[in-house]
Amino acid sequence: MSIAIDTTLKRHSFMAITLYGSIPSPYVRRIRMLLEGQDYQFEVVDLYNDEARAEYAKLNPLKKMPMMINGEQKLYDSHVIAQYLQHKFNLAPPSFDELNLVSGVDAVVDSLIVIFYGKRSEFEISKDKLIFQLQLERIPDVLTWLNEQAKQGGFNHWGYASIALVSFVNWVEFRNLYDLTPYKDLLAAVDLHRERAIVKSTMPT
Ligand SMILES: N[C@@H](CCC(=O)N[C@@H](CS)C(=O)NCC(=O)O)C(=O)O
Repeated sequence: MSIAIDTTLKRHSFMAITLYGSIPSPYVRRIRMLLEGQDYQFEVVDLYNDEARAEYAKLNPLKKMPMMINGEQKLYDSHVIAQYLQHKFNLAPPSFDELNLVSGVDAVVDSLIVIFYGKRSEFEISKDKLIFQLQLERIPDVLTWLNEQAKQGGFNHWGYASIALVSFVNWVEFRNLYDLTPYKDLLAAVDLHRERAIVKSTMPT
């Protein structure tokens, strides 16, 4: 596990919050965006490195990213972390419609992760296998729905849903995971937010 300090941090003040995760991970990046302007330490975890994963497992039995520690409090899931931060920093809670959009983004992210691990395990990704059939059907269906929501302005406001969308689209582009070009309204929604400082400073490179 290596330690990298987020460039947006105020280095000399007391840092009670530590966030663990990778730079490209869409679940981790949304938390970094929610933490905009706050003091925290960012520890980069490489879950594909056996030694780093074993080290991380001592802290987090789920072995998933992100994880956050604030004092004695450990938090293991991005949604739980988001809720914790809303409470801690008195942020406006997302609406149920926003949360539905985030669930849609999560569904596509999780399906792409299954396919990604399938490829790394050298399985043939085909609709003949139920596990891949389910993901291959879900991805375009959810993307079509999300695109329609984008057309109706669902991601125009900068909040939990647009943060999740931007993190997802930039991760797909960075890892070259899926062709998103047919989903023009979704990409236009991402474009609305591309000049934000926190989007630029957390962009996977
Ligand atoms: N529901 C979790 C999902 C987190 C997740 O799947 N993270 C991925 C990285 S993007 C991960 O840790 N994968 C490692 C694994 O599944 O072993 C959350 O919202 O935090």
